[in-house]
Amino acid sequence: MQVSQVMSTLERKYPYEPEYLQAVREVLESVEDVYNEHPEFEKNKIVERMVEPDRILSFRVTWVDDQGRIQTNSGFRVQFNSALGPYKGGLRFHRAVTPGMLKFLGFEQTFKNALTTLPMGGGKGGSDFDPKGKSDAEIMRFCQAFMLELWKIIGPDTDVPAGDVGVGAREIGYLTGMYKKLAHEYNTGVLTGKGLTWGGSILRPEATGFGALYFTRQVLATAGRDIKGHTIAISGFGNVAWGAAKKAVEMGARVVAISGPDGVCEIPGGIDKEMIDYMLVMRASNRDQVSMMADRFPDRARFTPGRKAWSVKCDIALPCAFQNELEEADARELIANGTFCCCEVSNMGCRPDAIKAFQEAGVIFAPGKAVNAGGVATSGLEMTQNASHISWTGAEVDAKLHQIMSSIHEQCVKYGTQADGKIDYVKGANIAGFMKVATAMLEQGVI
Ligand code: 2IT
Repeated sequence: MQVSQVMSTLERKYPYEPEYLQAVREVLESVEDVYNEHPEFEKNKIVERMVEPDRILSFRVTWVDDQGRIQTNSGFRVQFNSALGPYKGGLRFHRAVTPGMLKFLGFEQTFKNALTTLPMGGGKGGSDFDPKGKSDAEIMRFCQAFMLELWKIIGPDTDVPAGDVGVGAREIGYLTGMYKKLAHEYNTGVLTGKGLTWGGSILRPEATGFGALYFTRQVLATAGRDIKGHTIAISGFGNVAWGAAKKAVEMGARVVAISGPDGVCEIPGGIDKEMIDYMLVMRASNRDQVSMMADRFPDRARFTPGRKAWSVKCDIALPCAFQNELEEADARELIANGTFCCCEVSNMGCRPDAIKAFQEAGVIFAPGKAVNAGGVATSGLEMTQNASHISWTGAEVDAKLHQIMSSIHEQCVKYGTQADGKIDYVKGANIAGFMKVATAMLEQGVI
């Protein structure tokens, strides 16, 4: 396999899917050498099969807004790869959603899910519906209309969606309600991220952020450093940023910035419990403005419009918002300000040239598919609890999450340790995930 050849074919076929092409290129560049050491992979055309989703469902979602106007959005579910188990991955509601964006996310999800050690294939879905400014009733009607199509192709042993950007416990509730109505199937395992009284797992809301911090702590410990006492800049203020901030504070770090599409909120004294709780209020308001934090806590937080979290001096950068949110210029600003570690919590949060800048400057970098895998891993634990009709305690789920994040770190070390002894986490995560999926595909024949 030659990456340039595979990529030029894909670029010709999918010229309007830049994120998908970016995600595929990153994985293929990481695995090229290992792949070519296995002639059976080439013989079975594993890469050519793996870069194409199994199927994509594309559908119209029509709903009525509060003014009685009829609105139409596009809905999608990308069932990417089922070699390791039922399709598993979130739903993203965001105005910029395209099939190409969901293909990138589904591709990433396939390897991430492989890293979790749990039997889950990769999938992703969503809509270009923009939750910003929508009422609760509008969100409900949209979710119901979305499920009118989606229900036909999902199920607890087929495809199990969850949340992502713009989809949290509220949306999962409305989606689940409609699914039951349509499918006449009351198994709780069809979606994850559910409410705690109806099948949800304790700690699933926190899991992406908590897992990211467990992983970050281990990355730092491996490099002979401690997280305690260091400053952290976090981008975003949604579910992932919230969990990350909560655990970072618990670990003794100081979170000095959070951000939003409107700008950055600097918190020189460090975010506290009251402010972390307020992040939930900000998110539930559907206003999508981080300035709300400075309005609410004017003595402790300072809002600057139009700036990113990366303009704030910090030891550790944690992108927790959206793909490609950290660009080369941002990386250079962080490096100049003394940042020594960047753990990507958002999916593909850093542009390739930003990652290169970090690596060349000796900044420790770990990729999203390893760092944020605690989210989907805990979804996997939710599926296990649902399938066995039990619920574990917070301590049990947390212990399993710890164990899974450690195992992901171990896989990164195994496949990513370079000749000079340094760990390339990008290579490590990509090769570990790839080997698992490739081997499973090989063993299951040409299908
Ligand atoms: O990107 C992700 O891993 C998620 N949005 C979570 C997916 C899941 O199935 O919990």
